[in-house]
Amino acid sequence: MSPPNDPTPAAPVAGHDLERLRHFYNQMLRIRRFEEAAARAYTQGKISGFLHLYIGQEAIAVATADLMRPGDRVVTTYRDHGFAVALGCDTGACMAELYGKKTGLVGGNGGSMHFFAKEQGLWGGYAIVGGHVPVATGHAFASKYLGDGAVTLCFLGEGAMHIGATHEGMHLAGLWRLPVVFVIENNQYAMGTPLRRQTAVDDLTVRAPAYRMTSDRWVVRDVFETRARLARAIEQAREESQPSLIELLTYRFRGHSMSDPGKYRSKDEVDQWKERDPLHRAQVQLRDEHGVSEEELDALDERIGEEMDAAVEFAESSPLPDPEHRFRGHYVEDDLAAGGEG
Ligand SMILES: Cc1ncc(C[n+]2csc(CCOP(=O)(O)OP(=O)(O)O)c2C)c(N)n1
Repeated sequence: MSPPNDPTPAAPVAGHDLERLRHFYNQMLRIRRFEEAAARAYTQGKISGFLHLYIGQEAIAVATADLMRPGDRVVTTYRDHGFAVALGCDTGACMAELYGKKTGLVGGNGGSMHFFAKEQGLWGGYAIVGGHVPVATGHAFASKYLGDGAVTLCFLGEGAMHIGATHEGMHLAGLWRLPVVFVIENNQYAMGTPLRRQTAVDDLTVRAPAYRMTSDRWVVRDVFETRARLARAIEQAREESQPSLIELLTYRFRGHSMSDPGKYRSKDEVDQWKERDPLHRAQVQLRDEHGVSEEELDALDERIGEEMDAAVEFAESSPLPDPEHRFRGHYVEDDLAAGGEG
């Protein structure tokens, strides 16, 4: 399957500010190296359960994190590590969560698919496909009801567009004009099923008018462009309480999860998408447009490598949770009884 044509060819975003480009590149590279380190640990049998990598999609989380204001919320799928890192969660705590350790982001209770860090605006990775869409609608309803001015950003795979809960959540968001942006991360496959075998239409935003939402759709190959276009949707949600449906054409370079070798796609196809990799593009911009040297790029990569080594070391040396800990966090009452915050 060839990459789809650009629905709206990338508008060059004029004058990349070097410091911002550096920041975006740094954040995208941190996510990629974090996940590569996680994949290694998984292959060594140190992480169990599922591990869904975000490699190839990093620009989306980085652009989003850059746009969020305090109080804004991300609600996403099980492919959630990138958001945690982009939103500022400690990579040691993220890695420890993958290892199921006490020092993990949610005390080792959630694992890869259930990262949660409300201080940073991450209101959960969710494992049930489409099940989190009504949850996001609920967050947005609370914002409108309380008048807190916050925007909810709900990320879902294209496979989730064909789930009943997604329809219910989007339907109510449109009906009640809630401050929410639904972002479909269309990475072309739901597990091994390509989009053309999932749905009768190519363009998933055709559903937006049915929910009285506005829409936008583009190929994610430039973090600045992605940021600029997401910014419009977020502003509309914040200022006018107008929800929208965005479809981002992107690609995951790895299999669906670590157990998927991804044999349903050709090397050619993967290579074509790699040419559009926003991380690579940012590196080229740094080098060719801003004269950043190879040595400097290598030094940055090395520093990030050290951060990830430290994260792994932290995860490995951390204790497992106390057995009774597994019953914490299920019900507010239990947490309060145990002296937690609920
Ligand atoms: C309700 C439900 N049905 C099936 C599954 C099994 N499942 C896990 S991921 C997945 C594919 C989802 O693909 P997509 O929404 O495109 O997201 P992606 O994994 O590509 O990010 C399926 C079918 C599930 N977790 N939940």
